[in-house]
Amino acid sequence: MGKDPRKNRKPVRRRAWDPSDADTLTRESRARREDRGAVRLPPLAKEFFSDTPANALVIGPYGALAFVLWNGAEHLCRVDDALMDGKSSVLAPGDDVQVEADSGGPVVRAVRHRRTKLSRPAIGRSREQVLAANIDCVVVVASAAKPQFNPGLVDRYLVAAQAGGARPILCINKMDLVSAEPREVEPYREFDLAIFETSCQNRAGLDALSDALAGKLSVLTGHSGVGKSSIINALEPSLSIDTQDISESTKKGRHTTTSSRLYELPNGARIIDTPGIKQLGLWGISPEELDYYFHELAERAEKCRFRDCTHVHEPHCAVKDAVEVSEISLARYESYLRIRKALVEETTPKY
Ligand SMILES: Nc1nc2c(ncn2[C@@H]2O[C@H](COP(=O)(O)OP(=O)(O)OP(=O)(O)O)[C@@H](O)[C@H]2O)c(=O)[nH]1
Ligand SMILES: [Mg+2]
Ligand SMILES: [Zn+2]
Repeated sequence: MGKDPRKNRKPVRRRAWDPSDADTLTRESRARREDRGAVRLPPLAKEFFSDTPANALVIGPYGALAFVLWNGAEHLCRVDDALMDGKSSVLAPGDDVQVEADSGGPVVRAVRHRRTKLSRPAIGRSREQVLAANIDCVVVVASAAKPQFNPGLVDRYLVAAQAGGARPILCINKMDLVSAEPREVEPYREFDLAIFETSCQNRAGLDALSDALAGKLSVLTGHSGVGKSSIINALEPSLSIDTQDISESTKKGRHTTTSSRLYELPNGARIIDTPGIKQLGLWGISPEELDYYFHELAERAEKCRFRDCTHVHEPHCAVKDAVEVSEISLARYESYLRIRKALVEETTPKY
């Protein structure tokens, strides 16, 4: 038997957790897993974060050390044992930290709670890897060609950005290589998402992007070879960040950037460059809340017959109806289904 239809009184679905909770599991998924009784969860992560006033900004962690911006200059600091998690520190580019002068040089003593973050599961999957902290915007960089536009990865980044509390922006770079926007970009114009089309070759769109990032802390993310480092160079040529042609044989990027790093630009923009990745795992997101991050699905979901409709198999599903009449893009819906399936598989305990 299905549940009572509650068509008219259904509240808008809201995220049941706050980004700062996601250092381990979401409250929701923790409660759900604990309900099952049989699954024993590790205790909540050690509390590394505090409200200690910050006097420095992390540019890039470096094992047990970290590059930080302190007193107007870059310093390589030791990191206090209290902030070490195994062989590396918990620090991420963008973290606000307290640095103290010590006889052996400056030491990072404390790190403030993060306002926002971009995370993914670390290798091994049972813990979180924070790619960037305290970011206002996540700029999802894709290229119009070389390498080809990849909607699946873009969708995952859009979800991760919102889940971490940041504003997603889509940047389609290498527009000089095509005569028109790739057709796959069209569905992203159907909802509230800022889209910039740029070229580091002829500088098209770069002023608009620069204005959007001025005074903010942002992270550039996306596939290898799409031009993340080139964009930062184009915005500030004196930085001379290493970039490299994509491979002729594989048509893929060569993973030129190998660690994340924060750059300060004259317009007050602070931008974190990250290494390109092939696939983005999602951290701290339950399958039940996934539709919340697909704007056009979330809008329709209010009209589904069942309050907990997954939009996969239920009858009277307003999302599926909208896909049927092309009001929701089939590509975006299929992407939702793929990500949902992966999240369900990840959260199903394996005995
Ligand atoms: N035609 C064209 N080529 C570009 C543009 N932007 C970057 N490229 C080229 O694309 C290649 C890859 O650029 P990178 O900036 O190294 O790419 P990335 O995204 O930082 O790559 P990873 O560091 O490996 O993640 C380089 O050869 C750049 O010159 C552009 O707007 N148009
Ligand atoms: Mg790079
Ligand atoms: Zn539905």
